[in-house]
Amino acid sequence: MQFTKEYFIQEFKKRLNEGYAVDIKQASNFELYQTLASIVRSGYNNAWHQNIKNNAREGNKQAYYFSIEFLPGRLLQSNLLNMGWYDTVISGLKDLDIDFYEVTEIEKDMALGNGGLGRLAAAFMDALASSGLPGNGNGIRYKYGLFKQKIVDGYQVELPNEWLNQGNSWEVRRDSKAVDIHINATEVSLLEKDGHLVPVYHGGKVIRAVPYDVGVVGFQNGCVNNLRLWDAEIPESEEVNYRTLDERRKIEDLTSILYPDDSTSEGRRLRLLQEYFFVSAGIQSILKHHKKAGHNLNKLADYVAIHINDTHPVLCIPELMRLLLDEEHYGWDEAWEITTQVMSYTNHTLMAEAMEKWPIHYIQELQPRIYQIICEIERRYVESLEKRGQAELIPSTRIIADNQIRMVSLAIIGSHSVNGVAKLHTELMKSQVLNDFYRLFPERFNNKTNGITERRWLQIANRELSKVLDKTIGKTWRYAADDLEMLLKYQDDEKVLKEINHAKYQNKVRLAEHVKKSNGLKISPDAIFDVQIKRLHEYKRQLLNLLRIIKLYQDLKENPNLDIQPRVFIFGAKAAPGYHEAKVIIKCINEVGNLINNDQTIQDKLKVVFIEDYSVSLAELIIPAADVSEQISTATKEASGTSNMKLMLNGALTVATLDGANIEIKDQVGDDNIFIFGLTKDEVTAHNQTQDYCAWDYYNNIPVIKRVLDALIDGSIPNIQVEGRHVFDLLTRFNDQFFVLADFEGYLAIQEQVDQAYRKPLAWAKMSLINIAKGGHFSADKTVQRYAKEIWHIKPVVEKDEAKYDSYQ
Ligand code: H2P
Repeated sequence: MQFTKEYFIQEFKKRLNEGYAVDIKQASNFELYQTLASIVRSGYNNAWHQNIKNNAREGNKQAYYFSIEFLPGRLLQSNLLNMGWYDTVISGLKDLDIDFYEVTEIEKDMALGNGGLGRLAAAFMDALASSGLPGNGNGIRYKYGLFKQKIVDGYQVELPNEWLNQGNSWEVRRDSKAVDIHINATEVSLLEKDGHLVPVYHGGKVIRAVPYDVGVVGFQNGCVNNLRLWDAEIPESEEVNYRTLDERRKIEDLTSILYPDDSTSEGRRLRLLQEYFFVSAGIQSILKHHKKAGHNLNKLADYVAIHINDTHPVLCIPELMRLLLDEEHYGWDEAWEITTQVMSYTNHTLMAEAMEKWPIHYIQELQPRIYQIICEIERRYVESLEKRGQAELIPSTRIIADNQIRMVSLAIIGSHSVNGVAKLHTELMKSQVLNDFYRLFPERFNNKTNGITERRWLQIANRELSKVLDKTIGKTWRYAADDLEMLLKYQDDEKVLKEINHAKYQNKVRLAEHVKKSNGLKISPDAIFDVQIKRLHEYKRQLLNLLRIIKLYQDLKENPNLDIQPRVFIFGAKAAPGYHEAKVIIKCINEVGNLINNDQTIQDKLKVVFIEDYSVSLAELIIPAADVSEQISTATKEASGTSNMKLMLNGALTVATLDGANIEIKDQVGDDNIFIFGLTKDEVTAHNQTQDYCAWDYYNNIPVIKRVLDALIDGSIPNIQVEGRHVFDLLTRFNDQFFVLADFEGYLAIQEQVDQAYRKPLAWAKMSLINIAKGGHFSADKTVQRYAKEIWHIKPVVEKDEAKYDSYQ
């Protein structure tokens, strides 16, 4: 049946009445939302089902993306857009006197991630389906996700994020696909069974993993893939082993939160258990599926590619080995061949702290058989290097060292492909941090620069600009992001430039309304909206931004008539609960904000807004309204970044260091349309090698730096006696690990250029236009297509066919 407006209206009324026994006038937004979601689900369920059947029937090779984080945000709007139902639904609801956008606000973000890592995984899900590629996600269904951030007296307070308490409209529980996982055995012995030696686990317990599947709807092509999220339960047969509430709670805790506090050994063990839990569940279910389809496991690599997203899922490697050896009775060499053909790994950061290492006794206690297998992988690896005459590379690359398991080593040794996420990052991986591995396995290393989905970030989030684009270059950009380049023809067209500025202005008005409500603060859309939104981390240098704000404030106090463009500094950032320095920085931002925002004498020339509980949905509000994008990490530290791409796509101009994907953005837009400053990777590397950096020299010799730093400790900023001192010490006594002071003057100078540039609205709009036009370059569709072709060897199984979701049941 055609999905027409009339049909939708009739169906909507019917389902509302059936589901809630109310009519439209009485219905709450929640009831309206649920009804709408149920119609959307029914619209793609058939395609979803068919897709699963087709893949099995045709024996299509599929990719499985294992990730501890997925951060899709809300799905109602993106599903509607991808199904091609968006306009029909909005107009139908309008006829019913329902404000669609108000209804969408009811949906809670699926917030199963922290930052770029999880958002990338979600973008890849969307891009895979939209490219018609058979690619599925495998992760954890956290009950509380990361945490809900509240700012109380300037401090970050972490509360549980109860995103699931009203249910998740998009998930389907699949009992029949549950699998069991044995953990904490005290001993493993070998017993003969059917002519094979099989390990028998003594002691320990069994956890049941139950999958909740979320359909991932492709963009107007009828392709619906699967995002499988696992929950932990106690199997009925095991109930007697969980007698106390405490024991039961431990199973609940397993999928309660993302990143349990890793400052305690209990928290660290829980995190490792989570990793093994979703890995084992995922691999078991893949093998079950494969066998059910009648395929031989010898040929696993012809049907399955497993991707290890960052190190958290690295236990995939020994777990697949375990199943092949113990359950399927393969010999070691054959099992190893299959495993390495199937596995590939992405590295997302070179920060030492993020390279996971687990004490061997944690793994031994968790799953002794996995530990045995890791030891055997290690033994054979070391032996092979000795044989190859490369024994000198053993200490730096081996898996087990200092009583710890190095997950990066295990990942690289057990995979056929290792990729970085931006050109510079891959180069640093190859030439510095993982150089010894690169010398051993050069053919495994490759780059896949990250990408974003312009459907969410432009079509959904920025309707104002989308309208301008439609009018100017037609609508093909909605299907092929590269077509945004057609905009370049209009870079000197005053009318178009004005329209771009007008769209930005309207988005700023919208954000200003939100800030009024959320922060009680009035900000002017005429000011520059200067945005830094990302995880709070010292290397991302929110602190550099804050020091500049203090400097501007001091200048204005000295000279209230100083001629500067009014600016609103907008931050959105969560700090990891155990990361003290990051929390201290949040407190300082908020107190500097309090001081500035309440100071009448500076005549609203500066405002500082910290938007609490930064999320995908808030990003959708903030990004279209940004004039300036702050991408100011210490060179070499940010692997790629993706907010940099989203912001340029929305016409913000980037202030950037030559780090991560900023370099590729600069290559796209050209030097004149981006503001570059700061130490280069070679300069940072040289400082690190020679250890010649002296932060005190900057403090003592550069008056502007001394003046700003002193403000942190001389009482001129109220309420930061402790935190101000802490930041001061980080930047001086502890020698400013991230070179904030070295880059400070360069940063001030470039911001002065931004200030001047903003005074010329048409010239600014031209730069903005060039950024928008080049934004399509970073489409996640293209990124996943490269993964598909070069790493996973999977092919599109669904061609674009708009009619597919119209077969409405
Ligand atoms: C990380 C990196 C980013 C990268 C992202 C996705 C871990 O994300 O630091 O540079 O773009 O993965 O590859 P984040 O810092 O935002 O948590």
